Amino acid sequence: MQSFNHFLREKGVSGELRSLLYHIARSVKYINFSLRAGNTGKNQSQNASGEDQLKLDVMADHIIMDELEKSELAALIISEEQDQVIKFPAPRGTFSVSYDPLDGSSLVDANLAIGSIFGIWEGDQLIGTTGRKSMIASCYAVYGPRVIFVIAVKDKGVHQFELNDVGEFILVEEALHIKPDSKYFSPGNLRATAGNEKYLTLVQSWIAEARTLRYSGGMVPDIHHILCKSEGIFSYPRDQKHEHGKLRLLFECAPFSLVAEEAGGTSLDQEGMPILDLEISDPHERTPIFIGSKNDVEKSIAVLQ
Ligand code: P6P
Repeated sequence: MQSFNHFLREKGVSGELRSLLYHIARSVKYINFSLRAGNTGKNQSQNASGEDQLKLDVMADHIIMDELEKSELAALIISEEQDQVIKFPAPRGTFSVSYDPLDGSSLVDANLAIGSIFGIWEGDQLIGTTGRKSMIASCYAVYGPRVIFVIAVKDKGVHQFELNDVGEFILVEEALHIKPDSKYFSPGNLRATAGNEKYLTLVQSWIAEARTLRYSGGMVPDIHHILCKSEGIFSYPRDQKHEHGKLRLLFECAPFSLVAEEAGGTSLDQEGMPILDLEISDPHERTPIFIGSKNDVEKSIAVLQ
């Protein structure tokens, strides 16, 4: 059983990045504990995107903020749950961290799996850069029957760890891979088919191919399913209500896009632009996303043009 830190050191991951990932993994442990004990009620507040916050959203956000501050490696952090970036006083490390502390938290009262998503960037300037230029790693946690932590490090692949009974993350699978074609589909935002004939045609084609539907409403478990099965396509297009789509570039789409590309998959916006090549203009900007098996994603975008 290989520990998290030992495996990453063998992969040539720098001590600073390993230490930052260790603090992120520690925040995942505390969030997992709080999920099973915490109050799932509303917090009577809204986040920067105008969405109602649950007490668990705020709790998870504070846990991560504390761990990132303790790490003394993050110069700048930005959370989906907060309007502004937080710059820690120098001297600090050279990393920035963007994160969605508890994605899909509205599903927690139904006891469905939810997750945390993190992007790790070189430098302290996220506006004007792209994921491909500046993101050096990303990771996500799945809080389900088991607590899973998946890490992608640029040019070093995607690796899956599981939280054991004594609070350690142990390697369960290395070098996760996404095959170019799939028999699954995870069609998000089906409401968009009402105003987009081409999306309706695309979804109908997946049904006509007798593909297996895998969609929970939680981006983290839905995309984790693609990594676990080594195939699949997750889609979330724009619609009249969400003219730029619903999912956030910095907190959700860019981190998952690094995971997908490091696993041999692909991740494009609705016009076929790689998500990792989208320049960040606003911390809370959104983008449509089509992510997963390369041939499936590329064929889907062709149908939508
Ligand atoms: P809809 C959860 O709220 C989330 O941000 C993602 O986890 C998920 O993929 C998406 O929204 C689901 O959106 O419109 O189906 O509720």
